[in-house]
Amino acid sequence: MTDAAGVNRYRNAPRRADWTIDQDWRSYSAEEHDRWDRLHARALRVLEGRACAEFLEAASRLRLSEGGIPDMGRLSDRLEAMTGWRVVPVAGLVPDEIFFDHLANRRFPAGAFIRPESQFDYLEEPDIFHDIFGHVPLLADPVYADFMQAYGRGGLRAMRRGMLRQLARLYWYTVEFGLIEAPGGLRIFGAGILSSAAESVFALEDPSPNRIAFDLERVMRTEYVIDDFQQSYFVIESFPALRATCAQDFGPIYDRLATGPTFAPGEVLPTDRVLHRGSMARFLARGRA
Ligand code: HBI
Ligand code: FE
Repeated sequence: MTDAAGVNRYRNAPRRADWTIDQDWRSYSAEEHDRWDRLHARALRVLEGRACAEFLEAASRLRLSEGGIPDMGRLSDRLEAMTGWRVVPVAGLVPDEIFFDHLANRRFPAGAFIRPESQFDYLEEPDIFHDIFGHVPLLADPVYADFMQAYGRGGLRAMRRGMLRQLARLYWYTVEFGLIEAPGGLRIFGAGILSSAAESVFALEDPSPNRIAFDLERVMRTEYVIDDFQQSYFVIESFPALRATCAQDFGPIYDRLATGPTFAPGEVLPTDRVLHRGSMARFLARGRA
């Protein structure tokens, strides 16, 4: 964890075997609660008409805007009544196997610390704003809730098959950076975009990135960058379609993925259904494409 500035006060918190810790909600300062409120208000302003309807509807049902940083226990009681999911506090990234085991049991591990003011716009490790505001609302959607549990179960299988890298690409291009085709046009559902005001505008409106129809095997062959906006966004047709795609046995897919090409993040293939061919301007300017 990149934490040299000591911004994550949970780093050395005592943790259980499943890596969960105590959120200790009373320990957040007034400044930290205020920071959540400002992040939250800005995000909702940007996401009106940009986030998918399922996200906006669930965020309001979950009452994430009650004031200040959510108490994960109380939030979980509301969420559990909707889809059986709970949110459990962790200090930061947890090992893959632990992460998948939580998801497979309908528990979402969420970082308990909030980003410092100096990293208001961007930080690399997941904080409570990214994890709760970005990931949790869609877990109140029954279809998405099933998909995430299937991903957790699939993660444990992928580890045994040595296919974790391929499965992580699926997570990256859907759960973190996915777009969805909605009646009014493209909308955001990926948590990495939803929790970044700048990338929320970029992902939908900037001419630089490709926007390509989602294809499971194609996505699992596509590398990604973690330290800049994405060069390609993949667009799912609907949540039921995503759930159905991921409910199938990945065994034969993994057999095929064991050989054949890997694609660069900005590459466009003749077989792609391209919704927008990116100019790559942002990435060319940075010497990255
Ligand atoms: N831990 N807390 C946390 N959050 C994540 O999103 C996460 C993780 N550990 C592993 C992990 N993600 C990825 O390796 C998998 O999605 C592939
Ligand atoms: Fe995330």
